[in-house]
Parts: sequence; structure tokens; C-alpha cells
Amino acid sequence: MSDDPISSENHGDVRIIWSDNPPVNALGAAVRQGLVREIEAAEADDGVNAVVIACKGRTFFAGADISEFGKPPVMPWLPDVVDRIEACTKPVVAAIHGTALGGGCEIALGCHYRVALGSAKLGFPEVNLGLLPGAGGTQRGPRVAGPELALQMAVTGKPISAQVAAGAGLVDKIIEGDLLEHAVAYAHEVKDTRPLPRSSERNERIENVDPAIFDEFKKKNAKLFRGDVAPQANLETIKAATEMPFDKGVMFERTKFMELMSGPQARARQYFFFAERKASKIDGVDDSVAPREIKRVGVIGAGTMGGGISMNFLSAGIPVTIVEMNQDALDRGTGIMRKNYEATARKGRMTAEQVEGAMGLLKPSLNFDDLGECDLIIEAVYENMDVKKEIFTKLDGIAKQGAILASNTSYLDINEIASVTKRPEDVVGLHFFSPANIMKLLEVVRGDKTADDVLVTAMALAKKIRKVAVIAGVCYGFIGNRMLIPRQLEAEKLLLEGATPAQVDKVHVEFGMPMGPFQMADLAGVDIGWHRDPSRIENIRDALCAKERWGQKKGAGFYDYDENRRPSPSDVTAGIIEEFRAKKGITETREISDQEIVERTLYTMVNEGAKILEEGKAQRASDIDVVWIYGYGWPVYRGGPMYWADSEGPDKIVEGLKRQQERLGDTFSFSQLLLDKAEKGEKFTR
Ligand code: T1G
Repeated sequence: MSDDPISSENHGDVRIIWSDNPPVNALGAAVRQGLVREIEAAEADDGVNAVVIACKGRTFFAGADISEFGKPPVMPWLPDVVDRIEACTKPVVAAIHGTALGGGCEIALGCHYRVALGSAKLGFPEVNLGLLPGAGGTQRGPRVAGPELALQMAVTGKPISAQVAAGAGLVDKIIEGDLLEHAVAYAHEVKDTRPLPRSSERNERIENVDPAIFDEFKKKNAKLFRGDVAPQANLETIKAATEMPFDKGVMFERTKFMELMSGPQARARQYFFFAERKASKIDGVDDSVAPREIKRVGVIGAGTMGGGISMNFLSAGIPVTIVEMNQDALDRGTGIMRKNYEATARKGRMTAEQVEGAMGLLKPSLNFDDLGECDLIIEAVYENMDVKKEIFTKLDGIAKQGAILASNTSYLDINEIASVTKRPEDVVGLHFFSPANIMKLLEVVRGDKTADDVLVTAMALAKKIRKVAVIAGVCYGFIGNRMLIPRQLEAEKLLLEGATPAQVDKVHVEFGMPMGPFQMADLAGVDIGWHRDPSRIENIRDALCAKERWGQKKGAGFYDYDENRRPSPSDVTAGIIEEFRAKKGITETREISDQEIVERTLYTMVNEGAKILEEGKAQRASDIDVVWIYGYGWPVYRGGPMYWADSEGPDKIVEGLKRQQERLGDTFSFSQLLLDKAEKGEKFTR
């Protein structure tokens, strides 16, 4: 293939301009240069009366080339390319398939007409990169699709279907059948139409717009605006289209775009875009290793996790055999799965047929031997090593040759579980996060003997069930939960020293976490991992559990909850903390600064992350960031714990931990890797 990704060919008097720039026709410099060259050539060619812009491969332009960001700009700028297309004196038709995203959608808006396959999607996902449509999209979008839809697309970053786009006027015709053939035919239809419908000149939809729509949108989507700066900038530039002429509007767009591009949040989000994709690469495993075929999945346990895990596969069209000990448990579990699907259908995200289709793939069974027909069996039972060993021993005798045997354990040793089987190479950890049918993160835990093709299968399956998978090594808590341990330990110690649950949680929420350590404990269940012996009270959580203060599900945990699960500080919890202070001989409490809370909880997490790296339990620092963003809601605009540690500076982290060392106690030790990075001025993620 020539280096030039842009070519052209004639279909009679229609010129087709092709882009062939795999994998997603990103609008890199060569594409931009080629598009301008070919538009000018078509314009100058008397034998050409109309132009079609189309892309080879799986999608129309999926946006600017993100890998060019931060590098010296190469002309022409993307806005100039869009302007040049729009200025063409002959009609230009965009032939859209796949996903016309960001700059791709802007190229389409620069065209005079847009036709699209019914399966195509269009969107402005720039906000997910901490940006806004910077090639005129904030000004052309409202003019063509209307300000409300443009606002929704730009601020949420969510793509819309070709049908919705057609309904709004963003797409002129939905094509069923051969896209190119119909695009050329459409070009023939419009070739003599004048004046050309230039998006920048269409003002009827942005006049007399009630400015209240912007405040209403922001109120309805307040969550999107918390912490992130890009959503506000997107709203302001879309609003500008309703307040100023096009040329002023694009200048305002450019100013806001450059502000965002030069800010820390865009850099963090762009880092994360690639970090997420890098996570699927398995170091040391050749790309030629093929995945095993998974035609049927077995799930042991129809509880919350087993049911949620099953739904992932059913929704992806993969049959599931779910096994339980008794009919009641089986009926309860499958009933909850159906209820979940029906709730999704009520929200319009599934049809009734799809619900029946998914549930139709489910085979409930009380017979453990039925798992013999499965290619992958996932154990999702009680978090107890003896129970798991017993199950894997049985599985070893039942599962067919080549079946993958997986445990959904959150903490336990996969090597120990594998050791009871004669096929340790087929054993892997698949740690789903609760609720398993919702949370995107999947930790794939690699045992010492786990075969490469088992890992490859797990990563491929994760993509198929729309999870983001990260390889983790065997250690207590793998990556995410292992870093949670020092955070929870320090958070509870801070309570004894004088902080309140609300103060600690507030620091984390202001940092950008969806909730703090104690809110999270109450949501997930204070009794998770509790030894269940109410007479054995060794820490605050034990005391809460002994009083059945198991969290939101019991109406009380660290906080008290009203009937709408609204939290309030609890005198009972305060009393328990007092009792523990007395037991520990802490006679006086002290004022604790927010900075100390950051150092004691977040800096210790970074230290643990560095240990995970130096022990080889994560393949790369960015994988740790993927785990915390998808598994625990770490704010994407901070890039993840290890990226954030680089922003703080490893040296500052070390200083902060040294300040706290006495209070961290003798269980704390520095990661040597963190100390080395601090000393050498090196970073974890860049
Ligand atoms: N630039 C560079 N590389 C990209 C890319 C992009 N825009 N999009 C994808 N890739 C790479 C990706 O890294 C991966 O590489 C491969 O393509 C497959 O991607 C001025 C400034 C299109 C829906 O934000 O949403 O336009 O790992 O694994 O799951 O207004 O990629 O194989 O080496 O994600 O099928 C706006 C981002 C840019 C779209 C396909 N556009 N991409 O999903 O494949 S900013 C976006 C996606 C902009 C202008 C502004 C998805 C996809 P590798 P993948 P997928």
C-alpha cells in the first residue's frame, strides 16, 4: 500500500475520494493533506460534477489522530480541511459507515450532504479526551442538527445512531445496501443543486433559541460537570453558536479548544485512552497464540456474582449453564437475572425479544455434571479456600479436556486453587467487580502455570462481553483490592486519631472519587470479609458488624440511613470509635488536615501500586490506572493513581509518606521502586 492514504477514482462525472488509513481512518497529517489535494483537483477538473468522500476498512474517519497530540502541528489544520471541503464549488457527499466520530463527524459536516448506512453512528467523543470538537463542530453541529442534539452529543460524548442523525437532519439519507453505489447515485441527484447547502451558512436552527435549554441541560446532567472542565467548555461553545456569527463562533471554539488541549485534564484523558488499549496486550505472549473456542460457559453459583457474571455472556449471545445446590437458590438467582434484564428493557436499552433471547440461552441446573459440556467454567461461590479447592477438585473430574477453569475469587491464591487439579495450565482467575453485569473491569489473574492461550482466550472474551481486562499476578487482592487494603487501614486509623468518617469521605469525593472509603464500605457491605463471629471484635468494622451495622442494606453502617438511603453521621459509630480509642489508650484526639488524609490514604495506595509493579504483579503502571478507573471510579481526568503520582511527583509522595511514617506504623514499608523513582526524578507512566 502506498504511503499516501488518500486516493481518488471517477464514477462517470462523480469523483470518489477514498481514505485508506487503518485501523480507523484517523485524520493524521497525510490524510488531511490528501483530502485537500483531492478536493482541489476535483474542483479544478471540468469532467467532475460532484464528489463523494468515503473510507475503506471498518469505519469512516474516527477523528483526529490522537497519537499526534502534543507533537508539533503539521499543516493543514483539521479546521482548514473542513473549511476547504465546505468551500468546494461542487457538491461533496460524505458516505458514512462505522463510526464518524470527532473530526470525522466534522469532516461530514463540512460536506454539503451526508448519507450513511443504517448501522453507522456519529458522535462528538472529544469530551472523553478532555477536549471539544475543534474543527468547527461546535458551530456547524447546532446549525445542522439543532442545538439540543449537538449539546447532548458534545457534552455526553455518546454517539447517536444514523437513524437519530437522520431524524435531526444531520444525515440526509439512510442507505440500505451498497453504500458507495448509493452515495454515487445521491451525488448524481444533487450535482446541479445550487446554492450548495453549506453547514456554516445554515442559521435557521440557531436563531431565537431559548438560552434556558443550556441551564436545564446542565442541571439534568450535573454529574458530568463535577470535576471535569471539558463538559462546561463544550456547553459554552455550543451555546456560542446560538449567540454569535459563525466566524466569531469558530474563533471562540479555537480559544476554548486550545485552553483544554493545554490543560492537565486533557493530557490525563489522552494518556488513559491509550492506557486502556494497552491493557489488552499480554507481555511475552506472541500475537500468533490463538484463543480457545468458547461455545458454552458454565457458572457455579447463582448468587449476586454468579448471576451478574452469567448475564455478561448471555447478553453477548453465549449460552450459559448455571449450577446451584438447591432449587430455591437457582430460582432466586435466575429470577433476579430476569428482573435485571426487564429493568434494562424498561429503560429502553433492550427489547422484550432481546430479554427472552438472553434468558433463552440460560440453562439452570442442579446437576454439577452438566458443566461437562462447557468450554469455560467460572466458580463464583463463597470466598473460602477450602470450598474453592473442593469445587476445583470435582471440576477436574468433570470438565472436558481443554476447558478453562476459572475462579471469580477477589483475593485468594489461584496457584493454590490450581494445585488441586491435574490441569493447572487451564486454571485462571477471572475477578469480576460487583455488580458484575455492570462494572467494566475484569482482572485476569495469571497463575504460575496458566497457559498463554488461556490468557489470550480470557482477553478476547473480555472484549466480546464488553469488559476492560487487565492481567494481574497472584497476590492477596491482586491489583485493585490490594491497593484498597492500605487505604482502608489508614482510613480507620484516622478515625481513632480524631477524623470522622464524613471528613475522610469528603476529602476523597472532593478529589474526584465517586465516594469515600466509608461510603464505599456501607454500599458494598461492611460485612464483606467479616469472620462472622460477633464475639470477636478486633477493629471498628468488627464492632459495627457485631451490631449488624452491615451498611446500606441494613440501614446502618458507618453512617445511619433513612428510608431513601440518605446517610447521616451516626452516634452509634461515634460511640464505637470512642470505645476503641479507650481500648487503644488514645486519650486525646487531634485536628487532622485534609492533606494528611491524602497522604495517609492516597499516597499509601501509590506506594502499594509501586510494590505491585516491582513484584511483577501488574504488567505496567498504566494497567494499575485502568484497574482503579474502571474498578473504583478514580477520576479519569486525573489519569489513575500512578499517572497522578507522576503529576504529584514521586519525590513529593515519598516526602509525604516520610511525614506520616510514625503514624503509618511498623506494618508500613517503602516500595523500593517508588524510592528509586523519587531519587532519580523518574516517572511511572511517561
Ligand atoms: N487516533 C489514533 N488512533 C486511534 C484513534 C484515533 N482517533 N481511534 C482509535 N485508534 C486506534 C486505537 O488506539 C487502537 O490502536 C485501534 O485504533 C483500534 O481502536 C479536532 C480533536 C473508533 C470506536 O475519540 O472511540 O477528533 O491498540 O481498540 O474498540 O474535533 O477506537 O490497535 O494499536 O478502540 O473497534 C475523536 C476514539 C478524536 C474516537 C473503535 N475521536 N476511538 O473502537 O477499536 S479527537 C475519538 C474510538 C478529535 C477534533 C478532535 C474507538 C472506535 P491499537 P479500538 P474499537
